[in-house]
Amino acid sequence: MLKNLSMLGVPLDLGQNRRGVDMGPSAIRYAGVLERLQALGYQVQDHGDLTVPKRYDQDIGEDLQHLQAVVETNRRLAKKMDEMMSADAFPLVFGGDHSISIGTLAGISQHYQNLGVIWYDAHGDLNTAETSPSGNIHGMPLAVSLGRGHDSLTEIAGGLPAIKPENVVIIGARALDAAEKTLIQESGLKVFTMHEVDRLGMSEVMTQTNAYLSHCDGIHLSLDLDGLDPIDAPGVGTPVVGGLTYRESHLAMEMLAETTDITSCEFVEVNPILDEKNKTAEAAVALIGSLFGEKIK
Ligand code: B3U
Ligand code: MN
Ligand code: MN
Repeated sequence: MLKNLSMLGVPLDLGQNRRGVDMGPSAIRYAGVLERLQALGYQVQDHGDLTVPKRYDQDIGEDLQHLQAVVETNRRLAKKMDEMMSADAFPLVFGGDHSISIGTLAGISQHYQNLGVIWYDAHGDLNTAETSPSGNIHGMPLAVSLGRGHDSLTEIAGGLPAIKPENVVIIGARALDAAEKTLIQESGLKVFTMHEVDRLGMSEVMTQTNAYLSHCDGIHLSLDLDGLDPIDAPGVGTPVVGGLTYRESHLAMEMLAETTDITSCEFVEVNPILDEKNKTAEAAVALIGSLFGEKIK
């Protein structure tokens, strides 16, 4: 892994309806992410937070809520990611809601032929305006990155899909909408639902994930904190019971550190207002520690 890291907060909360996820980057910084990474020997450049539109300035809309604001933010984010990549730094991004992946993946994917993506999440985030039960764009970023969705969202990646279906692994899924299930079957996306995690164990899931993505020339980790069980990560907007434990998630990060060459990552959906004493941000920072090579002994 590169020893130079570029850290960026994206305090966007317009991809969903609950207040507070805009404070995610502050909560993660407060939980000591910088110190943790520096202690591991990384040179970290903190780019601060991207400026994002405020909720009260917006015309909401129905099928695609806050579309213009989400598009505009992700366009600027994609450009920023491109700059970080060009400066040979590993991009580490904090959300904000998961709609920011549209911009991170649009920017990063320009630098690879075959970008792999690990989508660690209770949800598939595979909806479009037509299939979404909520109109929330944070339920759509994986679909958009695969080239499906409203033109103004898919065009952020420059016309072509940012990623290919055969380069995606979803881990932790347990709340999939009907149309998301159909899309998974049609496109052959690799999904380790909670069923597979329970049957195989996280160690085997990560071994298979590593093998599955071995042909990729870069691998982005998109970690939605709601992939974890709400007992371990209560500070998220859409908690789903029966999730990945703190321990399974640590093992996953440790195995990525040991065997998989992660080239960029984002930690999203930390909502300090819904949290218990910053527990979710602290979990995020502990997982970041493991991902970047922290060991127990
Ligand atoms: N699939 C639902 C719920 C959801 C997706 N992502 C989150 N929640 N965090 C939707 O609204 O698309
Ligand atoms: Mn998500
Ligand atoms: Mn989710």
